[in-house]
Amino acid sequence: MIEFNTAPAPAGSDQADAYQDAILPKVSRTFALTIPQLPPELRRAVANAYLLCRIADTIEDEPALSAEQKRSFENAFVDAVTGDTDAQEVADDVAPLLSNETLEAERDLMRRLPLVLEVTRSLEPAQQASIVKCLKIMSHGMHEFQRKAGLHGLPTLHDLDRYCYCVAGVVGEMLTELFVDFEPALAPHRNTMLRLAVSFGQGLQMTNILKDQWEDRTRGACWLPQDMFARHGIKLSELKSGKQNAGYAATMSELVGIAHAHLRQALDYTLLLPSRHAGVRRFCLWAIGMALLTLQNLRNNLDFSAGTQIKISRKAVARTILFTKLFGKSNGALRWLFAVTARGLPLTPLTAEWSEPSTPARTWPKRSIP
Ligand code: RWZ
Repeated sequence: MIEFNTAPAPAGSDQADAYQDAILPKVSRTFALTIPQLPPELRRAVANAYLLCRIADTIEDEPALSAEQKRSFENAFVDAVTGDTDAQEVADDVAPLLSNETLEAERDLMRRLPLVLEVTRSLEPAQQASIVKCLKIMSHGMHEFQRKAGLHGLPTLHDLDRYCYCVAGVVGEMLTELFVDFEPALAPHRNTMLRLAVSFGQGLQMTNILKDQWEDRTRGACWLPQDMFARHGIKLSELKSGKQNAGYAATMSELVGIAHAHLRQALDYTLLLPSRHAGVRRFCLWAIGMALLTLQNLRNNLDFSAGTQIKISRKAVARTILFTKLFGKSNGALRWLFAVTARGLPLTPLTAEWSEPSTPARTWPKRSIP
């Protein structure tokens, strides 16, 4: 059990900031490492955005809530963020309904929504607008897709792409708006960055989906695209772990290729960030590095029908930390990092299509993986 100070916050207080700093490591180890590296003006906004997205996620993931409850709580939550409904009321309605499966820190976060929103209100209006826009699309999208993601998977790759846009691509867009507001020198690249950011998010989310697919199945959810598996003679609803399956490996290999192509856009994105903002670059690089390692692991276990959860070794994580430290500053080194972590991957040629909502399937030449 985690105890947090529950004394009421003085208006416009440091207490709200202190709460953000205290709760962040309890809900995300990764972002507790990377968000503090951002410049202070960005750090508060990004931490706040993270926590709010996390609350939306908690509501949507809560097994104790019905679909109808989720929908009404997501709407109430967004209204609380925009100030159209009382935040304490929403917090008090939802928090007691969260089951034991939900982290204690997530429950605390839900209860302290009014405090989190104090930080939101203290942000620049443009920052607040970016966050609200993202939350609206995300909460709506998560809800729409939750219904669709039974064990049969999502109907098409297009649906998977749209899902990844709603829950992660929009996060990329929001962060880009925050970065461009913060650094006026980025203004000429705004549209390019927004486009690349969508792929960035989609690539991260797709990687997570591929990694977590067996764990998701135990909860009755499958985000994999039916159409692609069907082309290889596989029916997702009948997919069994622990069996050799060439069609499965071939489809996975294609999906890894698509996720990887998205992540190449993420690298292009990071290259547009001025090297004087090494903290912002490290924030991006960490995510790219971890995702590339995950994809590498997936490729090395394409007979994945074993159904085991692939974990990244401590050593590999340590290497990523080192990379991001070394390569926050230099473009040449950054490209090199990408080449090294992607070693052995046939590089899918980049075309503008990658950032379109519907990512066409790419064939990935079969070859043995070192
Ligand atoms: C980093 C500002 C917790 C927000 C979304 C994160 C919850 C989506 C799950 C928003 C990288 C993993 C975090 C792909 C975006 N549900 N996937 C800020 C958040 C990948 C981040 C996590 C998505 C997300």
